[in-house]
Amino acid sequence: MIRTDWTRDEIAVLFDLPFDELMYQAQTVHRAHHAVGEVQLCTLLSIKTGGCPEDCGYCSQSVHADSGVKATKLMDVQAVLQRAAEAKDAGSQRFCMGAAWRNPKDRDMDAIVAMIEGVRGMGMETCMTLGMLTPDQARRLGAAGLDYYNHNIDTSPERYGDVITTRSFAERLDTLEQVRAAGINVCCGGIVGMGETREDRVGFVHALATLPRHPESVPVNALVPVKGTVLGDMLADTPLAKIDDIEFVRTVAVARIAMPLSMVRLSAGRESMSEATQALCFMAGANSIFTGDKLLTTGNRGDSADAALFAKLGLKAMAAEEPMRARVCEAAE
Ligand code: SAM
Ligand code: DTB
Ligand code: SF4
Repeated sequence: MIRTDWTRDEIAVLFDLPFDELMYQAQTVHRAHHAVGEVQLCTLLSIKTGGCPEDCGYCSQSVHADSGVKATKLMDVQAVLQRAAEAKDAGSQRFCMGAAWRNPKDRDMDAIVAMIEGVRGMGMETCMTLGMLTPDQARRLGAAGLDYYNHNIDTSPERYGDVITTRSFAERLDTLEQVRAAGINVCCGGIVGMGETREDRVGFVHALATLPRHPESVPVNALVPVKGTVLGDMLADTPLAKIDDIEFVRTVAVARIAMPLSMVRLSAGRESMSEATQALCFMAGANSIFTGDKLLTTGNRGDSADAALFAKLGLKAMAAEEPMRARVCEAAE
């Protein structure tokens, strides 16, 4: 059953289950709604890197961080399409384009629209993450055929202000509403391992699972600690704050149970995650990953390591998931 009326207590009870029972419930939900052993492959490209005015404490691209990431201009449309073609050849189904902006400027929109149309023309799904959107910008992206917009809540509403001060949780929700109103599928998740408490992880999953409609994609990132960022430096100083692998898997499992139809993406942080932990995440209901050897500014596992892991675990790439998405939207009406 698809529920958007979860209570915080119910989510907390799931987190508290004995691990075996939690995994059993997550697998049962997963098998009822998704093909077993199939994983969606997505590729990320940073189309505009660094120099971002926001102060997200985890991010290498913020001007408030001293991470050494160089700011670039928006990439040329043809260069983006070239990278999309390479990703398609490597077997990727979705091409996700990210820009380090607080919000897009209207003067950027023509190029953004050309990127969406070009990537769609190749037969790949498109996803963009460009920061906050006005209703008009969201409509333009929708009209261009954008399939997904990624906009994360990142953490619990209570913890949000400790991680980011330059925009509010409410502003995040507002952009998500604009995206929905424009008929674009929502990709929304966050980061675990930022030194947050179990209660924050409960609040994070609860906030996602009680949105008016569940996001069609839920990226669960494990913090990639970057030197020179507030949170990267905090974790380097207090190694005990690092999240336990089993607790990470629990978060994936609870997300799967609370949002049965969503694609749960095991996102940033796989490079430093053991194969055994990743296997547990897939068993817990994660069914999507970022492929390739780079995320936006940090490293990713790379395709040959992933191919070896898929062979070991008997996983295979999912075919395009158009019917699944239609079902998600209908089910949550
Ligand atoms: N600027 C846009 C925005 O924030 O909406 C889009 C790009 S932003 C890099 C996309 C997401 O990447 C963030 O919301 C965060 O969840 C994730 N992210 C960024 N840096 C990360 C890190 N060091 N470790 C894990 N996830 C990270
Ligand atoms: C998301 O939730 N994770 C991706 C995507 N959405 C845009 C980004 C991960 C970024 C990891 C840090 C970096 O490479 O800079
Ligand atoms: Fe900017 Fe996005 Fe990084 Fe925040 S997460 S600093 S908004 S690029």
